[in-house]
Amino acid sequence: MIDGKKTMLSGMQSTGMITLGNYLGALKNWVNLNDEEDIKCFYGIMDLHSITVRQNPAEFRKNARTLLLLYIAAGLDPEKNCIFYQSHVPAHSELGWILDCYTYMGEMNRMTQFKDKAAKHADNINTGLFTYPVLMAADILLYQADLVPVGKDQMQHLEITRDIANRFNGIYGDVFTIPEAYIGKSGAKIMSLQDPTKKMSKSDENPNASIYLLDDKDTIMRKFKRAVTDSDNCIAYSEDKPGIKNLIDIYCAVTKKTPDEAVKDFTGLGYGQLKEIVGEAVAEELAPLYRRYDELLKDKEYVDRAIKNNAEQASYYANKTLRKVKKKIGFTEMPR
Ligand code: AQP
Repeated sequence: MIDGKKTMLSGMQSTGMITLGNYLGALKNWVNLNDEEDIKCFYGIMDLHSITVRQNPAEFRKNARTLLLLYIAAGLDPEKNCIFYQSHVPAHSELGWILDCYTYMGEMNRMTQFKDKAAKHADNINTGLFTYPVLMAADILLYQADLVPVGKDQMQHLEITRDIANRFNGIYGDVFTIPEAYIGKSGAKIMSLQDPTKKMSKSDENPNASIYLLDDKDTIMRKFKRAVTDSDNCIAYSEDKPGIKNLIDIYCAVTKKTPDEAVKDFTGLGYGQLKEIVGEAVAEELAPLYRRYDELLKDKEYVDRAIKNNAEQASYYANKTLRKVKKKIGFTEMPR
C-alpha cells in the first residue's frame, strides 16, 4: 500500500520492438487501469531482465527508449503512473542478490520458462537466465506490490515470489507485502501469424510473425494477408483452427466483441476478407498510438523530465524497502 492505495507493478523487457501481443495482452489492460483511482501503478522498462539474452548496445538503448515512448503513447500518463527504467533504480539488482541467498536451487530448477528459454538460447545459458525469477521477485517486493497482472505463463514466477516473501517474512517479521495475481479484463493471448501454435513474441526472428506497434498500415495489411491459416476456407472459432482462432481473438480484443459475435460478422466471407477486416481493425486501433508516439519523439525535454522524475519516485519507494531489508538482515549502516 502507498498513500492508502493498493500498489501494482508490471513491466516489459526491452528486447525488441513490442508487438500486438504485448499490447493486447498487457499494455492495453494497464491503460484501462488509469481509471482505477485506488491503485498506484508502477511500470518498468525491464532492461536488467533483457540482458539474459545478448543485446546489441545501440539497438538495446533504442528499444528501451521506444518502449517507454510507447507506454506513454498508448495512454499511460507519466504524471499519474510511475514509469521507470529498471536499471535507473539500483535497488533492483541489490535486492535481487539478497533474495538469491533466500532461494533454493531446486526452486529455480522447476521453472518452466527457464527450460524454454534455455532451449531457445542453447549457446548462452547464463546464470541470469536461471535466477531471472528472483530478480522478478525483487521487482515486485521492492514496491510492496499488492497486485501483479499476470498471464498464465507468469503464474509460476508469481508463486515463487510469494514463497520467497513468505520465507523472508518468516525469518525477519513482516517485511514484504505478499502479492496477489491481478487478472485484467482481457487476457488475450495472441499467437504468431506465421505459426499460430506459438505465441507472438518480440524476439521472433521472422518479422512476418508479429505485428509491431509502429508498423504502418500497408505493412499491417500485408502481414495479415500472409497469416498462416488452413485450407478449408470455413470461418469457425475452434482450437482445431488455430490460425483462424487467432485472427478472431485479435479482432475481439480490438473491437471488444465476443467470438460468437465476431463469427456472425464474418458469415459468408472467405479467409481473404477475414484477414482484410482484422487488418483494418488493427490498423485503426494503432493509428492514434502511432501519431502520439511521433509527437513524443519530438518532445525530448518532456520525455527526459518524465524519466528523471519517475526514476526518483521509484527509487524513493524501492530504497525504503531495501533499507528495511538490510536492517533486518543485520548489515551495518554507513556512518553519516
Ligand atoms: N503473444 C502475447 N499475447 C499476449 N500477451 C503477451 N505478452 C507477451 N507476449 C504476449 C505479455 O506482454 C508482457 C511483456 O512481457 P515481457 O516483455 O516481459 O516478456 P515476454 O512475455 O517474454 O514477451 P515477448 O514479447 O515474448 O518477449 P521476448 O521475445 O523477449 O521473450 C507480459 O505481460 C506478457 O504476458
